[in-house]
Amino acid sequence: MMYRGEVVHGKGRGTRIGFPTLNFKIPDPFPYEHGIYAGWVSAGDRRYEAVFHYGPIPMFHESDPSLEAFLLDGVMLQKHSEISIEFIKKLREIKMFRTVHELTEQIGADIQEAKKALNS
Ligand code: RBF
Ligand code: MG
Repeated sequence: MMYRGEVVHGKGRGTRIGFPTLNFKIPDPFPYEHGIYAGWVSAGDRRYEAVFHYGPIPMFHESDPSLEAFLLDGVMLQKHSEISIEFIKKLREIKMFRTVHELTEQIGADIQEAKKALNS
């Protein structure tokens, strides 16, 4: 199922930790459990592999759910593009890590899992 991805401003924290994300307004309705997902971000006539975070961000003490996508080929789409998003496979639950380094190592592993899920 595809949803319109309305881009909102992030805090710049993804970029600081090495994984810049596009931040989206959470569609309503949006029938997913919180978690980390492999999926697609589409804009114009292109489709990009993505890993999504959907839910609170315990690492940075944010209890309000956030919907963000890191695009695997490292492109950063512009705010004005017409974007749609699609979740394909849940990879794991959101976790609290001891350090930001452990979080970024896990994001690296999530990217590998997402590639497998999207290319199979
Ligand atoms: N934040 C967490 O607190 N726990 C997580 O398990 C977690 N996993 C993530 C996995 C992926 C693939 C991405 C892109 C982000 C994840 N985040 C997680 C969110 C991350 O902390 C957030 O993108 C940055 O802090 C920027 O808002
Ligand atoms: Mg972001």
